[in-house]
Amino acid sequence: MKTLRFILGDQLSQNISSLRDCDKSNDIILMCEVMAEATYVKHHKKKIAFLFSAMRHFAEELEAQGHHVRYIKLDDEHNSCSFTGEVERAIKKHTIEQIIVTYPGEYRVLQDMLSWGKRFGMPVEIRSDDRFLCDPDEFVVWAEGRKQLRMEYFYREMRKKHAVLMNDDGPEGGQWNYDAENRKPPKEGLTIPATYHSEPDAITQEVMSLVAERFNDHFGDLEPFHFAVTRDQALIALRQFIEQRLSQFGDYQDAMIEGEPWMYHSHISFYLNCGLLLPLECVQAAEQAYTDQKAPLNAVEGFIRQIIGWREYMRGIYWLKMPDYAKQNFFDANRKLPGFYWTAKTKMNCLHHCVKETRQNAYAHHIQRLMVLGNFALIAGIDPTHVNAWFLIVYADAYEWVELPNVSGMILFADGGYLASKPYAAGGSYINKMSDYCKNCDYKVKQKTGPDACPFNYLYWDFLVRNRDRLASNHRLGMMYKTYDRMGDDKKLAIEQDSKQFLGSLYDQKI
Ligand code: FAD
Ligand code: DLZ
Ligand code: SF4
Repeated sequence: MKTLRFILGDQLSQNISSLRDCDKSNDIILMCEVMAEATYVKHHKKKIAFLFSAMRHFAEELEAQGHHVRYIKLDDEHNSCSFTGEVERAIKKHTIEQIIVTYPGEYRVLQDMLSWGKRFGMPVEIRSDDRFLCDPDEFVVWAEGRKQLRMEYFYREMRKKHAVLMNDDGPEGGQWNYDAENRKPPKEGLTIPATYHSEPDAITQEVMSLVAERFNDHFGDLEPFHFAVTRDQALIALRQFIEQRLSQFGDYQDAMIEGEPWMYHSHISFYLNCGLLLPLECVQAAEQAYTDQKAPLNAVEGFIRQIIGWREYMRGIYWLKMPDYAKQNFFDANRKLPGFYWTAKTKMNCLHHCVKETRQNAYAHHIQRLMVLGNFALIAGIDPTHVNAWFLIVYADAYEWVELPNVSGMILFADGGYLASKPYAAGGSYINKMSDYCKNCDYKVKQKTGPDACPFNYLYWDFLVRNRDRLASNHRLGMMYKTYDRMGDDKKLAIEQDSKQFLGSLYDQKI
């Protein structure tokens, strides 16, 4: 039977389930660059360039192996601009009899796929995406009957199931989690190795010209472009992380230094999420470094937990809770996103640097996303729809399955605590402890109220007060409410007035 095998831009893996049993002499592999995907949110220029280049390289590899690839470029004359349109054109052109795809990363794309059978009058097989370590069905079984889910328990199951950092007696070293040894503040004189750099080849250069021409009004800097765009390059990027940065990963996982966007993180999320790297191979590379005594257990376990724990857990929650998850707004937050999330023009030095680096790199590391960009959106009461759109646009690793649970669940608590046990709200002292941003800030982190006070300080309390009826029963916040209740009336009034004044002028923030 003549089969159309449709590969999406985040399915660039040789072992993808939709390509198994592919008949090279008969089947057609479809890949397409379509305007609908590049603009349903206006993705960062670097993200589009990265993905189109990686797609073109992947198509070349498949062709070199003898596959018949129908690759539609964005500028191809009859490009229909959508996945469904391109599937339809391919069916007509190649007299297709059935379609095989792998489960997509976004709910809206799955809805398209589910409509194709009826629309095109042929069987559509949607295969499980077994690049992930936990299938959505398996996650449903794990989650069943639990009122609240906690990543830590899921993570232990994954460790056991995949025999990662396990020995006969249980978890390697006797503990499941070594976070107590991690997360040190930055110290002076750290030498941070450069992130992966490759020179754009002819394919990447062509794509960059296309992006510069067609997506010039999108957020973000296109150049310099140095991402890996092939599997071989991505493997080098992984190796460089394991050799050069993994050993310090745990210690400085939460540290932020002005002008150091990459720190000791791995910078592999772009490659993992589009399929150039596979989760288990990254986990095994880290475990091997531990076995070879090249990296300590706290770093290796911490890194592995992010991949087989958080990453899989986020995906499980996405498919368990969609489509309702995207509509959650526990706090009824309704403010628009301030302009400085695009321009970086704010006197708040931490936000200024995190937005600036996001614009340059289509990357910010976890703590910048969580404790600066996300924390501010939470305590300022920004509407989750706007915050989600921003995070989906600006990061080269952003796809809804991973972006939405991180934003609505982890940073905004928009699901009311299904994913996280308490909101990750914090005042300026956390940012001051974990970064050097406050040294160069116009605001004073030690000052709690008044015109020079760090806005995170009073907004934190204002957030707790504003949402008291929703949060008071959360036992993890009891101490904070007690602290607030012990404050004098003057201080409480100052918090209220400073917050009102600041939030009232939020859309005028300039430097
Ligand atoms: P490392 O810190 O080196 O971690 C290793 C890997 O672990 C990452 O590559 C990633 O695959 C995985 N990982 C770590 N934390 C998470 C997490 N919370 N959820 C899922 N995977 C995780 N990650 C995305 O891949 N896409 C997103 O769109 C995304 N949006 C986020 C939005 C917010 C508000 C927050 C707080 C986090 C978000 N994350 C997202 C998770 C995390 O910040 C990124 O995965 C990480 O910063 C990528 O950089 P890295 O590869 O250097 O990660
Ligand atoms: C992110 C993205 C962009 C910008 N463009 C394309 C594209 O033109 N063609 C394609 O196949 N995929 C693209 N993607 C990735 C898709 O948005 C992603 O595959 C779906 O959201 C499912 O996860
Ligand atoms: Fe950010 Fe406040 Fe520190 Fe300024 S003082 S850098 S606003 S935390």
